[in-house]
Parts: sequence; structure tokens; C-alpha cells
Amino acid sequence: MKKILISLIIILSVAGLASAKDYMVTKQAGDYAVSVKIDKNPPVTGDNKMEITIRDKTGAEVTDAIVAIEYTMPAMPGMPAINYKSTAELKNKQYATTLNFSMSGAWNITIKITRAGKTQSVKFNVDVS
Ligand SMILES: [Cu+2]
Repeated sequence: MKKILISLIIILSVAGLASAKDYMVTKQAGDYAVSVKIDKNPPVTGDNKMEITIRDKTGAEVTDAIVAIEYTMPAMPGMPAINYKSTAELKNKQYATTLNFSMSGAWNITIKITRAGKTQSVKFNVDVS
């Protein structure tokens, strides 16, 4: 009984650590629940790995979508607006990509999900350190 309790505590603390180091956000895009994970929290200047899980209204993972990411920083003194694009690739029922932020500050991220000729999107902001 004691061993089970100790294992449970270890599992819970490991799970806690895993979620603490990742940036996570879940948003609704039409009928889809879109969960986004970035491997750094806060995201950093340079490479950040992003994984996107898309579920339909039955909770099933959607694996036949085209997933495009746009990440932008509005113009600021001495810097024209930055617009980057990336396409995510399906790996283990998740769409994976790498975002390369060229400077710190606020970035706008748009994820466009195209399936059966219809596009839905989610938007969120990250504060890159
Ligand atoms: Cu800037």
C-alpha cells in the first residue's frame, strides 16, 4: 500500500514538472478543440517546438487536416512588421512544427486548419523572452 502511494506521488510530481515547463493553450475553432503545446515556457528567441492536437466534436483526433501556422510581430520603431509562415507535419496524431522567433516581445500566432475545403482558425499571443 505504501509502495503504491509513493509511486503515485512520483507519477504526479513528474506530470507536474512536465506541464510546468511547457506552454499550453487550448482553444475552440468551429467544431474543433485545438490544443497547442510549445516546449518552452515562456517561448524563447530562436527555435521552439510546437505540437498541435486537433479533436472533433466527438473527441476523436483529426489527422487529415492541413495545418498552417502564421506568426507575426507588428512593426515597431526601427523594425518593419515580421510575418513568418510554417506548415505543420503530422506525427503520432499531432501536428508538429518549429517556430523560430527572431526577437523577444509579443507575437501573434494564427493556426489555420483546412479540412474538406473549409478553413477554421485559432489565434493567440505569446510573450517571447
Ligand atoms: Cu519587434
